[in-house]
Amino acid sequence: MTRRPAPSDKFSFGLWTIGWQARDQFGDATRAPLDPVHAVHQLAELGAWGITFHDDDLVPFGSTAAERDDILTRFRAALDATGLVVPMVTTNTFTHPIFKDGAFTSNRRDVRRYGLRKVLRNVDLAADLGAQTFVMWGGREGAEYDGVKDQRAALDRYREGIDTVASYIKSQGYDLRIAIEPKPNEPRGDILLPTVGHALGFIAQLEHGDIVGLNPEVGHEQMAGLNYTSGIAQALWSDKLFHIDLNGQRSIKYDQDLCFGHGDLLSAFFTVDLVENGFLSGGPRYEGPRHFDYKPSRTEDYDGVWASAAANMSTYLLLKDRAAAYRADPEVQAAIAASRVLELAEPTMAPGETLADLLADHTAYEDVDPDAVAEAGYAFVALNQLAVEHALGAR
Ligand SMILES: [Mn+2]
Repeated sequence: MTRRPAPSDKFSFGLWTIGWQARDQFGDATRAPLDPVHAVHQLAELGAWGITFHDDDLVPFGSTAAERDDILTRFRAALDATGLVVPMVTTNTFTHPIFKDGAFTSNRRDVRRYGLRKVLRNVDLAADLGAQTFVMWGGREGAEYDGVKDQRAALDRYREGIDTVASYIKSQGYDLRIAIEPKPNEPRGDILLPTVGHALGFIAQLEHGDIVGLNPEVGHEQMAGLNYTSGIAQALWSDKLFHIDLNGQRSIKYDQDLCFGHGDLLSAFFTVDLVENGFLSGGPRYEGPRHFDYKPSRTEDYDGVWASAAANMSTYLLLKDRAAAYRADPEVQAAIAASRVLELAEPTMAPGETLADLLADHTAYEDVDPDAVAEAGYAFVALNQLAVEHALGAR
């Protein structure tokens, strides 16, 4: 049964997702351009809450000031008519050939200055439209060859660029936070800040890192063979999960941008479980948009585009139902107890215990029979099977 969303579900879509004309490395576009105003009305009709965009998705690169004003006026009117919001804006620093060696980390200083200006101009638009998140995906920040990019200088320039944007946001008093979107490769052979972990380490080196966090994307982490749910979990634990990009990916290959749940479905189940229900032991929660960054397959016409947009939201809501049932099931709770899952939330040291106390505690070491302790199983498979059965709707 298809689930129909409401704006309160906080689903948002990139204009570049449903508006993708399906031009790829090997083939021409299979769909006509999509009018952004039509996209707003169609998404609202489907029950979405928000729309996001790169500057160039809405205002074509090279538009005059008058053309830009006209486009923005029409777009704002569509937002007002539908109630759709713009929770996030991002900047295209990858399509135009000027950015072929990157924007913030191009070897050319004039390109870096141009890139910075393009981003700052878009920060003003983001704030003006009421966005709270400014995503930065540095798709061209990287290289194909190890000898062409001085990594120390590249990271220095990346830090300089992000800090400059963050400092501008603060100086203008905008209620806006930057979310870095990691990706391991594509379009560059290797991209800087390839994973959630790399980006977290980078943010710790920033001067204005307090307003810089992450926008992890399902497929980007999975392209690196990593676990998306544990990636967003560490970002959440670090108070850095500012935004999420949901989609589907099937194993380590090119960026597929499938519908959410059309890749690793069980991983999607646990992603929704974490986003909707939080950690088993409590703690920080993600409250931001449920944003889809996918591409309707090249085989689809516009009926297929809107069916795929609806599919993302329906699958998410179905998994939300399944995850709620999983958490509420007494058998699951018993299995969680049997697997000692919540015992992990208990500090290893006792309250007030000193290092000297630990070293003097014979029950912690000298009296332990490691072979006897090792005999007991953890019953993790039984717990995971309950998750599978819930995900399948079999419970
Ligand atoms: Mn994305």
